[in-house]
Amino acid sequence: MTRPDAVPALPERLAAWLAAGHHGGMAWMAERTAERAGPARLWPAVRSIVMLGINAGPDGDPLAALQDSSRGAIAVYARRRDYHDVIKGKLKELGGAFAAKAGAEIKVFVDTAPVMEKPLAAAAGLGWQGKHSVLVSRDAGNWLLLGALYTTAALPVDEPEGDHCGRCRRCLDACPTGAFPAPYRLDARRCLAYLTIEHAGPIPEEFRVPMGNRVFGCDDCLAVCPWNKFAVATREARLAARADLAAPPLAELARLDDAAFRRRFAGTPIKRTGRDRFLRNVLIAVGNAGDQSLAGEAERLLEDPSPLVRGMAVWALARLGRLPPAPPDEPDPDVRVEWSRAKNPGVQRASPLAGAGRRPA
Ligand code: B12
Ligand code: SF4
Ligand code: SF4
Repeated sequence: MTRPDAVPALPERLAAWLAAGHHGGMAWMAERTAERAGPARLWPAVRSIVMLGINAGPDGDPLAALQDSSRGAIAVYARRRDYHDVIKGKLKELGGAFAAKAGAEIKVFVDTAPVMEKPLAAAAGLGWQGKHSVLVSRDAGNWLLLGALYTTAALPVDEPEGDHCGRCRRCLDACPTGAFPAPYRLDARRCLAYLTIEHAGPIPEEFRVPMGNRVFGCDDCLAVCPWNKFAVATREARLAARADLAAPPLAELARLDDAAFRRRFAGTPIKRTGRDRFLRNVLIAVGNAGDQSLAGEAERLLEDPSPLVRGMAVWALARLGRLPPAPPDEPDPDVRVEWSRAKNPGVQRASPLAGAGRRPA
Protein backbone atom coordinates (compact mmCIF):
# COMPACT_ATOMS: atom_id res chain seq x y z
CA MET A 1 0.00 0.00 0.00
CA THR A 2 1.26 3.44 -0.85
CA ARG A 3 0.22 7.05 -1.32
CA PRO A 4 -0.55 8.68 -4.69
CA ASP A 5 2.34 11.13 -4.27
CA ALA A 6 4.87 8.50 -3.10
CA VAL A 7 7.22 8.95 -6.10
CA PRO A 8 7.65 12.70 -6.72
CA ALA A 9 10.22 12.07 -9.51
CA LEU A 10 7.70 10.33 -11.78
CA PRO A 11 6.68 13.31 -13.97
CA GLU A 12 10.33 14.16 -14.61
CA ARG A 13 11.31 10.52 -15.38
CA LEU A 14 8.40 9.94 -17.72
CA ALA A 15 9.10 13.26 -19.47
CA ALA A 16 12.79 12.34 -19.93
CA TRP A 17 11.87 8.95 -21.43
CA LEU A 18 9.42 10.51 -23.84
CA ALA A 19 11.76 13.38 -24.75
CA ALA A 20 14.42 10.83 -25.71
CA GLY A 21 11.87 9.17 -28.03
CA HIS A 22 12.27 5.89 -26.13
CA HIS A 23 8.56 5.13 -26.45
CA GLY A 24 8.93 4.72 -30.23
CA GLY A 25 5.54 4.45 -31.91
CA MET A 26 3.58 4.01 -28.65
CA ALA A 27 1.91 7.41 -29.04
CA TRP A 28 -0.51 6.54 -26.25
CA MET A 29 2.39 6.73 -23.78
CA ALA A 30 2.79 10.41 -24.66
CA GLU A 31 -0.90 11.15 -24.04
CA ARG A 32 -2.36 11.99 -20.62
CA THR A 33 1.14 12.16 -19.12
CA ALA A 34 0.02 14.27 -16.14
CA GLU A 35 -2.46 11.54 -15.18
CA ARG A 36 0.06 8.74 -15.86
CA ALA A 37 2.76 10.28 -13.67
CA GLY A 38 0.33 11.68 -11.07
CA PRO A 39 -2.34 9.32 -9.72
CA ALA A 40 -4.21 12.27 -8.14
CA ARG A 41 -4.49 13.89 -11.56
CA LEU A 42 -6.14 10.72 -12.85
CA TRP A 43 -8.55 10.61 -9.90
CA PRO A 44 -8.45 13.61 -7.54
CA ALA A 45 -10.29 11.70 -4.76
CA VAL A 46 -7.64 8.97 -4.49
CA ARG A 47 -5.95 8.83 -1.07
CA SER A 48 -4.27 5.41 -1.15
CA ILE A 49 -3.07 2.92 -3.73
CA VAL A 50 -2.96 -0.84 -3.21
CA MET A 51 -0.59 -2.51 -5.68
CA LEU A 52 -1.04 -6.18 -6.43
CA GLY A 53 1.40 -8.59 -7.98
CA ILE A 54 0.44 -12.04 -9.17
CA ASN A 55 3.14 -14.66 -9.53
CA ALA A 56 3.21 -15.70 -13.17
CA GLY A 57 6.43 -17.72 -12.96
CA PRO A 58 7.23 -20.22 -15.75
CA ASP A 59 7.23 -23.97 -15.11
CA GLY A 60 10.54 -24.60 -16.86
CA ASP A 61 13.46 -22.80 -18.51
CA PRO A 62 11.87 -19.69 -20.02
CA LEU A 63 14.51 -19.54 -22.76
CA ALA A 64 14.35 -23.21 -23.81
CA ALA A 65 12.33 -22.37 -26.94
CA LEU A 66 15.26 -20.31 -28.29
CA GLN A 67 17.22 -23.54 -28.79
CA ASP A 68 14.97 -24.89 -31.56
CA SER A 69 15.00 -22.56 -34.54
CA SER A 70 12.24 -24.49 -36.34
CA ARG A 71 9.80 -23.34 -33.65
CA GLY A 72 8.57 -19.94 -32.52
CA ALA A 73 9.56 -18.59 -29.09
CA ILE A 74 6.71 -16.86 -27.26
CA ALA A 75 7.26 -14.81 -24.08
CA VAL A 76 6.23 -16.56 -20.88
CA TYR A 77 3.46 -14.08 -20.07
CA ALA A 78 1.79 -14.72 -23.42
CA ARG A 79 1.76 -18.54 -23.34
CA ARG A 80 -1.50 -18.51 -21.48
CA ARG A 81 -4.70 -16.65 -20.89
CA ASP A 82 -4.46 -12.84 -20.99
CA TYR A 83 -3.37 -11.70 -17.52
CA HIS A 84 -5.37 -8.48 -17.88
CA ASP A 85 -8.60 -10.48 -17.60
CA VAL A 86 -7.35 -12.66 -14.75
CA ILE A 87 -5.95 -9.82 -12.63
CA LYS A 88 -8.88 -7.50 -13.30
CA GLY A 89 -11.29 -10.21 -12.12
CA LYS A 90 -9.33 -10.65 -8.89
CA LEU A 91 -9.00 -6.90 -8.33
CA LYS A 92 -12.74 -6.41 -8.75
CA GLU A 93 -13.48 -9.18 -6.29
CA LEU A 94 -11.04 -7.82 -3.72
CA GLY A 95 -12.04 -4.20 -4.36
CA GLY A 96 -15.75 -4.95 -4.09
CA ALA A 97 -15.31 -6.63 -0.71
CA PHE A 98 -13.01 -3.86 0.49
CA ALA A 99 -15.33 -1.05 -0.66
CA ALA A 100 -18.32 -2.62 1.08
CA LYS A 101 -16.41 -3.05 4.33
CA ALA A 102 -14.55 0.27 4.36
CA GLY A 103 -17.37 2.37 2.89
CA ALA A 104 -14.82 3.76 0.43
CA GLU A 105 -14.81 4.21 -3.32
CA ILE A 106 -12.39 2.21 -5.46
CA LYS A 107 -11.13 2.04 -9.03
CA VAL A 108 -9.09 -0.87 -10.39
CA PHE A 109 -6.59 -0.77 -13.25
CA VAL A 110 -4.55 -3.34 -15.17
CA ASP A 111 -3.10 -1.34 -17.99
CA THR A 112 -6.57 0.05 -18.64
CA ALA A 113 -5.72 3.64 -17.72
CA PRO A 114 -2.62 5.84 -17.61
CA VAL A 115 -0.93 4.38 -14.52
CA MET A 116 2.79 3.69 -13.95
CA GLU A 117 2.49 0.34 -12.28
CA LYS A 118 6.16 -0.52 -11.65
CA PRO A 119 7.25 2.55 -9.64
CA LEU A 120 4.01 2.44 -7.64
CA ALA A 121 4.56 -1.26 -6.90
CA ALA A 122 8.11 -0.47 -5.77
CA ALA A 123 6.82 2.33 -3.53
CA ALA A 124 4.29 -0.11 -2.06
CA GLY A 125 7.08 -2.53 -1.12
CA LEU A 126 6.37 -5.30 -3.66
CA GLY A 127 9.92 -5.16 -4.98
CA TRP A 128 12.30 -2.78 -6.74
CA GLN A 129 12.77 -1.74 -10.35
CA GLY A 130 15.77 -3.71 -11.56
CA LYS A 131 18.32 -2.39 -14.05
CA HIS A 132 16.08 -3.79 -16.81
CA SER A 133 13.33 -1.51 -15.38
CA VAL A 134 11.01 -4.42 -14.54
CA LEU A 135 9.89 -4.95 -10.93
CA VAL A 136 11.93 -7.61 -9.14
CA SER A 137 10.64 -9.23 -6.00
CA ARG A 138 12.69 -11.10 -3.42
CA ASP A 139 10.15 -13.94 -3.52
CA ALA A 140 8.97 -14.14 -7.12
CA GLY A 141 11.98 -12.82 -9.04
CA ASN A 142 10.81 -10.73 -11.97
CA TRP A 143 7.78 -12.83 -12.86
CA LEU A 144 5.14 -10.79 -11.05
CA LEU A 145 2.42 -9.22 -13.18
CA LEU A 146 0.90 -6.09 -11.70
CA GLY A 147 -2.44 -4.47 -11.06
CA ALA A 148 -3.53 -1.35 -9.13
CA LEU A 149 -6.41 -0.52 -6.83
CA TYR A 150 -6.96 3.19 -6.17
CA THR A 151 -9.20 4.06 -3.22
CA THR A 152 -10.55 7.06 -1.35
CA ALA A 153 -9.74 5.31 1.96
CA ALA A 154 -6.68 6.48 3.90
CA LEU A 155 -4.71 3.27 4.46
CA PRO A 156 -1.45 2.72 6.34
CA VAL A 157 1.47 2.64 3.92
CA ASP A 158 4.16 0.00 3.43
CA GLU A 159 7.89 0.62 3.32
CA PRO A 160 9.34 0.80 -0.20
CA GLU A 161 11.69 -2.06 -1.10
CA GLY A 162 15.36 -1.10 -1.52
CA ASP A 163 17.38 -1.77 -4.71
CA HIS A 164 19.09 -5.18 -4.52
CA CYS A 165 20.78 -5.18 -7.95
CA GLY A 166 24.15 -4.24 -6.50
CA ARG A 167 26.95 -4.61 -9.07
CA CYS A 168 25.04 -7.16 -11.13
CA ARG A 169 24.36 -6.25 -14.78
CA ARG A 170 23.33 -9.62 -16.20
CA CYS A 171 20.08 -8.30 -17.68
CA LEU A 172 21.88 -5.44 -19.45
CA ASP A 173 24.44 -7.80 -20.96
CA ALA A 174 21.86 -10.41 -21.99
CA CYS A 175 19.86 -8.08 -24.23
CA PRO A 176 20.32 -9.23 -27.85
CA THR A 177 19.65 -5.76 -29.29
CA GLY A 178 21.39 -3.40 -26.86
CA ALA A 179 18.10 -1.83 -25.75
CA PHE A 180 19.47 -0.34 -22.52
CA PRO A 181 21.24 2.98 -23.11
CA ALA A 182 21.97 2.97 -19.35
CA PRO A 183 20.96 0.89 -16.34
CA TYR A 184 17.28 1.46 -15.41
CA ARG A 185 16.55 2.95 -18.85
CA LEU A 186 14.98 1.12 -21.75
CA ASP A 187 14.86 2.37 -25.32
CA ALA A 188 11.73 0.55 -26.47
CA ARG A 189 12.64 1.16 -30.12
CA ARG A 190 15.42 -1.40 -29.74
CA CYS A 191 13.47 -3.84 -27.55
CA LEU A 192 12.20 -7.02 -29.18
CA ALA A 193 9.12 -6.99 -26.95
CA TYR A 194 8.21 -3.64 -28.50
CA LEU A 195 9.24 -4.55 -32.04
CA THR A 196 7.40 -7.89 -32.13
CA ILE A 197 4.24 -6.72 -30.31
CA GLU A 198 3.69 -2.96 -30.45
CA HIS A 199 5.48 -1.88 -33.61
CA ALA A 200 3.13 -1.73 -36.57
CA GLY A 201 5.30 -1.65 -39.72
CA PRO A 202 8.21 -3.65 -41.05
CA ILE A 203 10.79 -4.40 -38.35
CA PRO A 204 13.94 -2.37 -39.03
CA GLU A 205 16.53 -4.56 -40.67
CA GLU A 206 19.18 -4.33 -37.97
CA PHE A 207 16.89 -6.20 -35.53
CA ARG A 208 15.76 -9.05 -37.80
CA VAL A 209 18.73 -11.35 -37.31
CA PRO A 210 19.00 -10.71 -33.53
CA MET A 211 15.30 -11.58 -33.30
CA GLY A 212 16.17 -15.22 -33.97
CA ASN A 213 12.98 -17.23 -33.52
CA ARG A 214 11.23 -14.83 -31.10
CA VAL A 215 7.76 -14.42 -32.58
CA PHE A 216 6.05 -12.67 -29.68
CA GLY A 217 7.83 -10.76 -26.91
CA CYS A 218 11.19 -11.46 -25.32
CA ASP A 219 12.25 -12.77 -21.91
CA ASP A 220 16.04 -12.66 -22.16
CA CYS A 221 16.65 -9.85 -19.65
CA LEU A 222 14.12 -11.33 -17.23
CA ALA A 223 15.33 -14.92 -17.46
CA VAL A 224 18.92 -14.17 -16.41
CA CYS A 225 18.07 -12.31 -13.18
CA PRO A 226 19.66 -14.12 -10.22
CA TRP A 227 16.68 -13.25 -8.02
CA ASN A 228 14.63 -15.77 -9.99
CA LYS A 229 16.26 -18.49 -7.91
CA PHE A 230 13.50 -17.93 -5.38
CA ALA A 231 10.75 -17.99 -8.01
CA VAL A 232 8.26 -20.82 -8.38
CA ALA A 233 5.82 -21.68 -11.17
CA THR A 234 2.50 -19.85 -10.96
CA ARG A 235 -0.12 -21.53 -8.81
CA GLU A 236 -2.92 -19.58 -10.44
CA ALA A 237 -4.87 -22.14 -12.46
CA ARG A 238 -6.18 -19.47 -14.84
CA LEU A 239 -2.57 -18.58 -15.73
CA ALA A 240 -1.47 -22.16 -16.40
CA ALA A 241 0.74 -22.35 -19.50
CA ARG A 242 -0.90 -23.73 -22.64
CA ALA A 243 1.23 -26.57 -24.01
CA ASP A 244 0.45 -25.56 -27.61
CA LEU A 245 1.97 -22.10 -26.99
CA ALA A 246 5.28 -23.25 -25.49
CA ALA A 247 7.12 -23.50 -28.83
CA PRO A 248 4.76 -23.96 -31.79
CA PRO A 249 6.34 -25.13 -35.09
CA LEU A 250 6.97 -22.23 -37.49
CA ALA A 251 5.50 -24.27 -40.37
CA GLU A 252 2.21 -24.38 -38.49
CA LEU A 253 2.24 -20.67 -37.60
CA ALA A 254 3.07 -19.63 -41.17
CA ARG A 255 -0.20 -21.21 -42.35
CA LEU A 256 -2.51 -19.16 -40.13
CA ASP A 257 -5.07 -17.07 -41.96
CA ASP A 258 -7.05 -14.41 -40.14
CA ALA A 259 -9.77 -16.74 -38.86
CA ALA A 260 -7.32 -19.44 -37.77
CA PHE A 261 -5.15 -16.83 -36.01
CA ARG A 262 -8.15 -15.55 -34.04
CA ARG A 263 -9.28 -19.05 -33.16
CA ARG A 264 -5.87 -20.17 -32.02
CA PHE A 265 -5.00 -17.12 -29.92
CA ALA A 266 -8.43 -16.05 -28.63
CA GLY A 267 -8.17 -15.00 -24.96
CA THR A 268 -4.33 -14.80 -25.01
CA PRO A 269 -2.15 -11.66 -25.22
CA ILE A 270 -1.04 -12.76 -28.71
CA LYS A 271 -4.30 -11.66 -30.29
CA ARG A 272 -3.08 -8.07 -29.72
CA THR A 273 -0.79 -8.05 -32.76
CA GLY A 274 -3.37 -9.33 -35.22
CA ARG A 275 -2.51 -11.94 -37.83
CA ASP A 276 -0.42 -9.82 -40.22
CA ARG A 277 2.06 -8.52 -37.64
CA PHE A 278 2.34 -11.99 -36.15
CA LEU A 279 3.07 -13.50 -39.58
CA ARG A 280 5.67 -10.75 -40.11
CA ASN A 281 7.44 -12.06 -36.98
CA VAL A 282 7.03 -15.69 -38.01
CA LEU A 283 8.61 -14.98 -41.41
CA ILE A 284 11.63 -13.35 -39.80
CA ALA A 285 12.01 -16.50 -37.69
CA VAL A 286 11.66 -18.61 -40.86
CA GLY A 287 14.49 -16.61 -42.48
CA ASN A 288 16.65 -17.06 -39.40
CA ALA A 289 15.93 -20.80 -39.13
CA GLY A 290 18.20 -21.61 -42.09
CA ASP A 291 15.93 -24.58 -42.76
CA GLN A 292 15.22 -25.08 -46.47
CA SER A 293 12.13 -27.12 -45.70
CA LEU A 294 10.48 -23.86 -44.54
CA ALA A 295 11.15 -22.03 -47.82
CA GLY A 296 7.87 -23.29 -49.31
CA GLU A 297 5.93 -21.50 -46.55
CA ALA A 298 7.65 -18.21 -47.32
CA GLU A 299 7.17 -18.69 -51.08
CA ARG A 300 3.42 -19.10 -50.60
CA LEU A 301 3.31 -15.91 -48.52
CA LEU A 302 4.86 -13.88 -51.37
CA GLU A 303 1.25 -13.78 -52.65
CA ASP A 304 -0.29 -12.76 -49.31
CA PRO A 305 -2.81 -9.88 -49.40
CA SER A 306 -0.89 -8.10 -46.59
CA PRO A 307 2.11 -6.03 -47.78
CA LEU A 308 3.69 -6.48 -44.34
CA VAL A 309 3.63 -10.25 -44.83
CA ARG A 310 4.76 -10.12 -48.47
CA GLY A 311 7.70 -7.89 -47.53
CA MET A 312 8.93 -10.24 -44.81
CA ALA A 313 8.46 -13.24 -47.10
CA VAL A 314 10.93 -11.56 -49.48
CA TRP A 315 13.41 -11.05 -46.63
CA ALA A 316 13.02 -14.64 -45.41
CA LEU A 317 13.59 -16.12 -48.87
CA ALA A 318 16.61 -13.91 -49.49
CA ARG A 319 18.09 -15.10 -46.20
CA LEU A 320 17.40 -18.70 -47.16
CA GLY A 321 19.02 -18.08 -50.57
CA ARG A 322 15.77 -18.99 -52.36
CA LEU A 323 14.55 -15.66 -53.74
CA PRO A 324 12.60 -15.99 -57.03
CA PRO A 325 12.55 -13.20 -59.64
CA ALA A 326 10.72 -10.08 -58.43
CA PRO A 327 7.16 -9.63 -59.72
CA PRO A 328 6.89 -6.74 -62.17
CA ASP A 329 3.71 -5.37 -60.61
CA GLU A 330 4.22 -5.17 -56.82
CA PRO A 331 1.93 -2.28 -55.82
CA ASP A 332 3.29 -1.57 -52.33
CA PRO A 333 6.32 0.74 -52.00
CA ASP A 334 7.59 -0.94 -48.78
CA VAL A 335 7.52 -4.36 -50.44
CA ARG A 336 9.31 -2.97 -53.50
CA VAL A 337 12.03 -1.71 -51.15
CA GLU A 338 12.36 -5.23 -49.68
CA TRP A 339 12.76 -6.65 -53.19
CA SER A 340 15.39 -4.17 -54.18
CA ARG A 341 17.30 -4.63 -50.89
CA ALA A 342 17.14 -8.38 -51.29
CA LYS A 343 18.39 -8.20 -54.88
CA ASN A 344 21.12 -5.68 -54.01
CA PRO A 345 22.23 -6.69 -50.53
CA GLY A 346 25.19 -4.29 -50.64
CA VAL A 347 22.87 -1.26 -50.60
CA GLN A 348 22.17 -0.40 -46.97
CA ARG A 349 18.87 1.20 -46.17
CA ALA A 350 19.19 4.02 -43.58
CA SER A 351 17.81 2.81 -40.25
CA PRO A 352 15.36 5.18 -38.63
CA LEU A 353 17.16 4.26 -35.40
CA ALA A 354 20.70 4.97 -36.50
CA GLY A 355 22.53 6.30 -33.46
CA ALA A 356 19.60 5.75 -31.12
CA GLY A 357 20.73 3.97 -27.98
CA ARG A 358 23.82 1.84 -28.16
CA ARG A 359 24.66 -1.31 -26.26
CA PRO A 360 26.12 -0.07 -22.98
CA ALA A 361 29.88 -0.47 -22.71
C1 B12 B 1 4.92 0.53 -22.16
C2 B12 B 1 5.17 -0.85 -21.58
C3 B12 B 1 6.09 -1.67 -22.23
C4 B12 B 1 7.00 -1.16 -23.34
C5 B12 B 1 8.11 -0.28 -22.69
C6 B12 B 1 8.74 -0.95 -21.46
C7 B12 B 1 9.29 0.00 -20.41
N1 B12 B 1 10.30 -0.45 -19.70
O1 B12 B 1 8.81 1.12 -20.25
C8 B12 B 1 7.51 -2.48 -23.98
C9 B12 B 1 6.58 -2.85 -25.14
C10 B12 B 1 8.94 -2.49 -24.50
C11 B12 B 1 7.28 -3.46 -22.84
C12 B12 B 1 7.98 -4.65 -22.72
C13 B12 B 1 7.79 -5.55 -21.69
N2 B12 B 1 6.82 -5.50 -20.76
CO1 B12 B 1 5.64 -3.96 -20.49
N3 B12 B 1 4.57 -2.49 -19.98
C14 B12 B 1 4.50 -1.27 -20.42
C15 B12 B 1 3.52 -0.44 -19.55
C16 B12 B 1 2.18 -0.36 -20.31
C17 B12 B 1 3.99 0.96 -19.19
C18 B12 B 1 5.45 1.05 -18.67
C19 B12 B 1 5.86 2.48 -18.45
O2 B12 B 1 5.20 3.23 -17.75
N4 B12 B 1 6.98 2.91 -19.09
C20 B12 B 1 7.45 4.28 -19.01
C21 B12 B 1 8.81 4.34 -18.34
C22 B12 B 1 9.30 5.80 -18.31
O3 B12 B 1 8.62 3.92 -17.00
P1 B12 B 1 9.53 2.84 -16.31
O4 B12 B 1 9.78 1.69 -17.20
O5 B12 B 1 8.96 2.57 -14.95
O6 B12 B 1 10.89 3.67 -16.25
C23 B12 B 1 11.45 4.05 -15.09
C24 B12 B 1 12.93 4.12 -15.19
O7 B12 B 1 13.30 4.77 -16.37
C25 B12 B 1 13.12 4.92 -13.96
N5 B12 B 1 14.40 5.53 -13.88
C26 B12 B 1 15.01 6.43 -14.61
N6 B12 B 1 16.21 6.68 -14.11
C27 B12 B 1 16.33 5.91 -13.01
C28 B12 B 1 17.36 5.76 -12.12
C29 B12 B 1 17.19 4.87 -11.05
C30 B12 B 1 18.31 4.70 -10.10
C31 B12 B 1 15.99 4.14 -10.90
C32 B12 B 1 15.77 3.19 -9.76
C33 B12 B 1 14.96 4.30 -11.83
C34 B12 B 1 15.18 5.19 -12.87
O8 B12 B 1 12.13 5.89 -13.85
C35 B12 B 1 11.07 5.50 -14.68
C36 B12 B 1 9.81 5.62 -13.89
O9 B12 B 1 9.75 4.69 -12.83
C37 B12 B 1 3.41 -1.35 -18.27
C38 B12 B 1 2.03 -1.38 -17.59
C39 B12 B 1 1.78 -0.09 -16.83
N7 B12 B 1 0.65 0.56 -17.09
O10 B12 B 1 2.61 0.33 -16.04
C40 B12 B 1 3.77 -2.76 -18.80
C41 B12 B 1 4.64 -3.64 -17.90
C42 B12 B 1 5.78 -2.81 -17.39
N8 B12 B 1 5.17 -4.64 -18.81
C43 B12 B 1 5.33 -5.81 -18.29
C44 B12 B 1 5.96 -6.91 -18.94
C45 B12 B 1 5.76 -8.27 -18.33
C46 B12 B 1 6.77 -6.70 -20.08
C47 B12 B 1 7.73 -7.70 -20.75
C48 B12 B 1 8.47 -8.59 -19.77
C49 B12 B 1 6.90 -8.55 -21.77
C50 B12 B 1 7.71 -9.57 -22.57
N9 B12 B 1 8.15 -10.67 -21.96
O11 B12 B 1 7.92 -9.42 -23.74
C51 B12 B 1 8.69 -6.75 -21.51
C52 B12 B 1 9.91 -6.36 -20.65
C53 B12 B 1 10.87 -5.44 -21.33
C54 B12 B 1 11.62 -4.52 -20.33
N10 B12 B 1 12.86 -4.82 -20.03
O12 B12 B 1 11.02 -3.55 -19.84
C55 B12 B 1 4.82 -5.85 -16.85
C56 B12 B 1 6.04 -5.87 -15.90
C57 B12 B 1 5.76 -6.59 -14.58
C58 B12 B 1 6.86 -6.34 -13.61
N11 B12 B 1 7.22 -7.36 -12.82
O13 B12 B 1 7.42 -5.25 -13.55
C59 B12 B 1 3.96 -4.51 -16.77
C60 B12 B 1 3.99 -3.78 -15.43
C61 B12 B 1 2.51 -4.93 -17.12
C62 B12 B 1 1.77 -5.56 -15.94
N12 B12 B 1 0.57 -5.08 -15.63
O14 B12 B 1 2.24 -6.46 -15.28
N13 B12 B 1 6.36 -2.98 -21.95
S1 SF4 C 1 12.85 -7.81 -23.53
FE1 SF4 C 1 14.55 -8.64 -24.79
S2 SF4 C 1 15.03 -7.05 -26.30
FE2 SF4 C 1 13.74 -6.10 -24.68
S3 SF4 C 1 15.21 -5.22 -23.25
FE3 SF4 C 1 14.77 -7.30 -22.50
S4 SF4 C 1 16.34 -8.59 -23.46
FE4 SF4 C 1 16.35 -6.65 -24.57
S1 SF4 D 1 19.73 -9.22 -13.60
FE1 SF4 D 1 20.93 -8.22 -11.99
S2 SF4 D 1 20.93 -6.04 -12.57
FE2 SF4 D 1 19.28 -7.03 -13.72
S3 SF4 D 1 17.46 -6.77 -12.45
FE3 SF4 D 1 18.33 -8.75 -11.88
S4 SF4 D 1 19.69 -8.29 -10.13
FE4 SF4 D 1 19.23 -6.34 -11.14
